Amino acid sequence: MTHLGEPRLFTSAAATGAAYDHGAHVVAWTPAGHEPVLWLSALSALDDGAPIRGGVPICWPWFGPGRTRDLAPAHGFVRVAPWRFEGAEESAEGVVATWSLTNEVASAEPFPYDYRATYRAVFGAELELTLVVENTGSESFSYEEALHTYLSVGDIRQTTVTGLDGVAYLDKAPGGGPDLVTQEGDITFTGETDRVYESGEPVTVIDPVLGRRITITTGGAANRVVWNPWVAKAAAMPDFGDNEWTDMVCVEGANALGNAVVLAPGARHTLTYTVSVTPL
Ligand code: TA6
Repeated sequence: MTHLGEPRLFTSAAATGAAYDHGAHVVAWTPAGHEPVLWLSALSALDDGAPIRGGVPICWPWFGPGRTRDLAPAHGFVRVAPWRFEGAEESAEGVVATWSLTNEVASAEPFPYDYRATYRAVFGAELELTLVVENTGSESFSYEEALHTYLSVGDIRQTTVTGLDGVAYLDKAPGGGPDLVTQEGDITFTGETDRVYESGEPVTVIDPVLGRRITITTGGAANRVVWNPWVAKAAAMPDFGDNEWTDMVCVEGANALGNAVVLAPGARHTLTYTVSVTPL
């Protein structure tokens, strides 16, 4: 295993950002006038043999253990792959950085297909992430995906997530599932929370401790995933500090389970994920 060293830094008047080519993993974004928006564990691995705990892991071509529930590594192989950095340039919005990956660099037995993935991060007053997957082979394939974003909050116990009232979700926390249940009102957090919602609508994190509202909008994503490990699961993860669970919430844009993407030869699919921050 090789230590990742320092991330690439992206600085403009609008924001600062940082990312590693390992997993094309955005690990920081701080828009001007705000506190850092992405959370990164102090215990995260920072080597090429493991996923980074925090920031925005790119989950592809499966989510968790996959639809067969027996795939490894968890969340697919591209978040631990060496993406090719294609460059960065300043635009009116901020710094635009791009990475690419193909099956010639990263593949796995459960996914024996030809693909090209490109990933674009705009570090501006908003964080805009775009994952484009192209089927460069001769046979159709399907995949799950998620931009598995870890957001920084002042205290999860005082945090509310709005935008999913009335939406069906799969509860993956202990004791939950397998049937879908319906969200009643805003999401509040009183224990391990691990839910896959059937929604592509905007979601807002209300953080009274940091005095801000973080809004997530997406394109091409049929699911939202909301996760906080709470006490026991945080303590069970070696790359997650025992007391860090109060400082984060994952709000992910995804296509998972029944919303897997099917690509015919030559077709491409685009997933966009945008984060904006406003004071409360
Ligand atoms: O997105 C939520 C989730 O699927 C949880 O079930 C939990 O496993 C989390 O992802 C983190 O997964 P990881 O493989 O990064 O530890």
